[in-house]
Amino acid sequence: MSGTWALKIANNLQYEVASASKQFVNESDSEQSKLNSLMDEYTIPTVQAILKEDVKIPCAGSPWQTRQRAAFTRAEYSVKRIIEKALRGLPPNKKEAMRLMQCRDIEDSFSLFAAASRVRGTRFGNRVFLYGFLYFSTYCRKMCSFCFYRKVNTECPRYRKDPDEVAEMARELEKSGVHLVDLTMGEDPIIHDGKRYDLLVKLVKAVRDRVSMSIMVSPGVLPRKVLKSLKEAGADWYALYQETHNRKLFSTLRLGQGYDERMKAKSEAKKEGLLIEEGMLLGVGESNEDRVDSIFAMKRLGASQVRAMGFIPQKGSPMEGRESPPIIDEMKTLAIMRLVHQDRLMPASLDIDALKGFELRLASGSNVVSSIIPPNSGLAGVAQAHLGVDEGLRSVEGVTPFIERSGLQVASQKSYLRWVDEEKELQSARSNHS
Ligand code: SAM
Ligand code: MD0
Ligand code: SF4
Repeated sequence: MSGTWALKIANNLQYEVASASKQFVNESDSEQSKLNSLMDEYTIPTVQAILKEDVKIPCAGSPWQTRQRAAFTRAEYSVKRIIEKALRGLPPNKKEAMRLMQCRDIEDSFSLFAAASRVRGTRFGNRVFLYGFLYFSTYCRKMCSFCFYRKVNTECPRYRKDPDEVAEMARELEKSGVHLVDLTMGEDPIIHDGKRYDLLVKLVKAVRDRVSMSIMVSPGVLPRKVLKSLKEAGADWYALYQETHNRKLFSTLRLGQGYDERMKAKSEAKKEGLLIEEGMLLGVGESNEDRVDSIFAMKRLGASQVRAMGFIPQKGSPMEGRESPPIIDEMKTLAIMRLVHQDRLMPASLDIDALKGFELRLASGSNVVSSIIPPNSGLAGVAQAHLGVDEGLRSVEGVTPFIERSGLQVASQKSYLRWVDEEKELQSARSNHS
C-alpha cells in the first residue's frame, strides 16, 4: 500500500469510528440524552475493546448483571439472556433474533457485537480468510434497480477481460496470499443470451490450471447442466444473492427476474456439490423483520457463506437518490447473523467503503475479507467501482495491518482448503441423508 494512503487512513480512523458511533447515537430517539452522555465512552476505546473481544459481556448471574439488574426492563433483560444462550452455542430462534434486531439500547448493542466476535473466536479462532475479486465482464443484460452495471446504465465502465489475463491475475492474487478467487460477471449477453456457457467453463478451467486456491463463481442464474460443468472445471463455490427474501421487495430490486428461479439455481448448484453463498442488501426498503427473515432463509437454504452488505447508491440507476444505511445497521445484522450462523463464513466486504468501516465489520463477527482487487489492473469493484483499488487499500498488503490491529490474523492457505473440504463432505453427507 502506498505510504501516504496508509498514513491518511490511520489518521482518519479515529474520526471515522467516532462518526460511526455518532450515527448510532443519532439513530436513537427517546434515549437520546442518555446516549449522548455515553458518547465519549463508546468511541475509539470501546470499539477497540470489542475488536479485541475483551468487552464485558453481561451474563445472567454475573456481578455486572446483578448490579445492573435493577436498571433493566424485562425486555432489555431478555436481550442479555439471548446473548448468553448464543455464547453457549445455542443460536437465537427467529423471535429472539427479532428481539436483538429491535434492540436500541447502546450497552446491549455493544454486548451483541462483542458476543458475535466471541462466537467467531470460539468457532474459528482468531484467523480470517481473504477473498480476491476479479470482475471479468461488466456487461449485463439485467436491469437490477440498485446496480451500477444494469443494462441501460451508460455511466459505468464496460469491459470483458481475456481468460488468460484473468488466470494470470488469479495467480498473482494467490501469490499475494488470498485464499479464494471470486470470478464475477454481469449477466453478460454473449454468455447468457448467446448460450456460450462454454466460454465461462473455459475461463474457470484456465484459472484452475494456474491456481490451487479455492474458486468461487458469481455469474448470475445458470441452468443446472452449466453449474455441473463449472463444478467439473474446478469451481468450489457458487455465489448468487437473493438480496431480500421478501418477494414483493425482490420484484422492485431485481426487476423482471424470477424469485423462485434464483432460489432454484442455488439449490441445484448445491446438489451438484457446489458450496453456496447467499446474501442480502441493507437499506433497500426492507424492514427489521425482512432482515431477520433473510437470516433464517439462508439457514433453510443451507448456505455455507452468508453476507449482509449495505446498499451504495449508484450514478445513473433508479436508486441513485437513496441513502446508504447507517453502519450500525450492518453491524447489528452481521452480529445477529454470526449468532445464528455460528459456524458459517461471513464476509466483511471492502466493496462498501474500502477500509472506512472495515474494522467495525470485523468487530461484528465477520471472518472473511472480500473484494480484494489487484491495483492498476483495470478491474472494477461492484458497489464501489474504483474506491481504494489503485491506491492499494483493497490489497492483502493494505488490509493486513487493520486485521492485525483488530487482534486477528490472516489464516493459512491450508486451513482454508481444509475448511472447504470438510464443508463439502458435510454437505454431501447431509444431502445423502435427505
Ligand atoms: N451479476 C451477478 C448477480 O447479480 O448475481 C453477480 C455480480 S452482482 C454485481 C454481485 C452483487 O453485488 C449483487 O448480488 C449485489 O448484492 C451486490 N451489489 C450490486 N450493486 C450494489 C450496490 N449498489 N450496493 C451494494 N451492493 C451491490
Ligand atoms: C464483494 N465486490 O465481495 C464483491 C462482490 C460477488 N460474489 C461479490 C459483491 O463485495
Ligand atoms: Fe446485472 Fe448482477 Fe448488476 Fe443485476 S446485480 S444488473 S444481474 S450485474
